[in-house]
Amino acid sequence: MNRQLWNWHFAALALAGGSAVAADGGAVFGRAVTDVIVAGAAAGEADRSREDWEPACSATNPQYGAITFIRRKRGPVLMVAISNAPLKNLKRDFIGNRNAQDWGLVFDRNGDGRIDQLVYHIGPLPIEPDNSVSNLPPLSGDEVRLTREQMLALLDHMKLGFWQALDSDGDGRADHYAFPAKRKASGWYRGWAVIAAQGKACRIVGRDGSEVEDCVASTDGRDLESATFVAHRWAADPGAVLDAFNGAARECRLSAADFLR
Ligand SMILES: [Ca+2]
Ligand SMILES: [Ca+2]
Repeated sequence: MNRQLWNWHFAALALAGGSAVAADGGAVFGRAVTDVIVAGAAAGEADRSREDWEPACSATNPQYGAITFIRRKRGPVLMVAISNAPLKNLKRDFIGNRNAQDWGLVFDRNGDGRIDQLVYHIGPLPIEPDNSVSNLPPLSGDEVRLTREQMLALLDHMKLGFWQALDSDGDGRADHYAFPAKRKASGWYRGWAVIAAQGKACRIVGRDGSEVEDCVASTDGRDLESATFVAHRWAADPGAVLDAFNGAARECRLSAADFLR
């Protein structure tokens, strides 16, 4: 992974505006949900190149292994990493270790001390730019062949992708998930498939949170599909990951003051 992508590990500390989550949860696909998902994605994609991070606390989970909370020195926790052993030295064990790529950003948006948004790292994805989409090489199909110029254009548009789990009503359980959605025709990622944790209602939303299309689970249940988009479910049970992180946070005695809202 190149240096620029590693720098994305040190993602944004500040979320402009910090859109509030509606206390009543709002409509299933209301603005509160999509605003939070869009804000989380922006935080993940921001390149702040911070290097003054430190492990705050580690806890061991029987299913996931060591869960380490990472904060900016003397600042709040932003990142959580999953690894075989607790992370002690970030430069050695996390940044310099290609195996330690399981991590996410966490937020406590309603300030009750429990993590209610998880923005989990997938890896570099080809993200459709807002303009000049006409020059993008096609990435769908069984055999994709790119010229050198097309490969350079592709690398230019690779950004870290994230799936998200969201507890929008603050009851401690994830109620919405979001997975990056790509165009079936071109293979370029454009927005999100947002799905309620209970039930099958699915909606494709753009990067600005605007709703685009309804989607449904594919027949094998692994993907979410609409007429023009498809989204892979990157985690079998995203809610369980959020639960594990909250269990580790309790063990670490982290409270509202330790998280970003
Ligand atoms: Ca919370
Ligand atoms: Ca909930």
